Amino acid sequence: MKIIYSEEHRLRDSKTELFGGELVQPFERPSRMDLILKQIDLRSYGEIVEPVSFGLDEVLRVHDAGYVEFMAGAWEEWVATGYKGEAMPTCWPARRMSDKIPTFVEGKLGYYSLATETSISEGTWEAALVSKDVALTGAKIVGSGQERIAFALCRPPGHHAAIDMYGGYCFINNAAVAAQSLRDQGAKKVAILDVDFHHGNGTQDIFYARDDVFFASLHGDPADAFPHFLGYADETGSGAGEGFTQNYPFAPGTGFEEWRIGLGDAIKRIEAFGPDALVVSLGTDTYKEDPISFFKLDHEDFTVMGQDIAKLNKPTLVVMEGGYAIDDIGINTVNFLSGIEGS
Ligand code: OKP
Ligand code: ZN
Repeated sequence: MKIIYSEEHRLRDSKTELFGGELVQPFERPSRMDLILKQIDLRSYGEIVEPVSFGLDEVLRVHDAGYVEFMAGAWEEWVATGYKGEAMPTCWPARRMSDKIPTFVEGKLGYYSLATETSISEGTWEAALVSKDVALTGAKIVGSGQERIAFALCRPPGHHAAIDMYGGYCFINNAAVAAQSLRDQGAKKVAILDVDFHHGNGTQDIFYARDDVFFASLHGDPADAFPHFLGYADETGSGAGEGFTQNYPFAPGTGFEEWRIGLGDAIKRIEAFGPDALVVSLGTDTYKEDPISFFKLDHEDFTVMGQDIAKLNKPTLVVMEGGYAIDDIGINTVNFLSGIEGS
């Protein structure tokens, strides 16, 4: 299997995450990739290839132009204020407030974000741009028929990035950009299956009113888990997109047996949808030891998960999202890949 990867993810190296009222070292850190690469190497798995560079056109197919323009200059704008820390919002357009876009950077950060844990630091946007190149290179490899399956080892992750908001460690929605690219290369219908522990609110937002991209997500119940304000089972799409979104929220402590029933249902619905290509948002934060999640999956469950999804037998791009039980994310990731590839 081709694994698309770039060292330039290291440009994303924020020093602060707001967690439990403290500024801590971010869970989403560069060493995550080293642990995945170490397992890939140990098991001599796959073939690592460099991404090709793409411009902003593919990003603007799914994200708002004002958002992209702000993100490209946000760090410089923040530094110019004289603030000493990394860039983070402190207030939002909450209920019954104005939707006018502020002029001052701190207001714009609030306007264009959905959470405050994710600090913007020097190099963040540059790393996000390369991460989307990784996803787009994978989409080309699969979309052109060169390979039936590929793995985009993206960092930073993407599935929380909405049309015009960043947050949850995500800035550009890599899976959405890739799905749109597959559509633009000729796939009439694309399905996105999100198995990260957290709900893929950004991906849902981007495709919510569309009937050409089916979105299914299994995740911690938003009543208990980030992103808290999206991912309920009664969100099924709007307008032409009605019936093309499917959510499977699960309670704290959920194990693989129960989770797998949801997966089976999602797979059945994807089969009925009949996509020409599949994008999998892979997060390994469903693992039992993950420090910020509450499911109970074990190493071997990731192999079975991959095997179950492989039965769809579609051209497939796997896109990396979360996974933070640092020592184990490599094992879980490679287990998933070997399961879905059938090797
Ligand atoms: C990104 B991805 C926990 C707060 C969690 C952000 C989580 C982002 C996860 N108390 N905040 O989906 O793995
Ligand atoms: Zn996650």
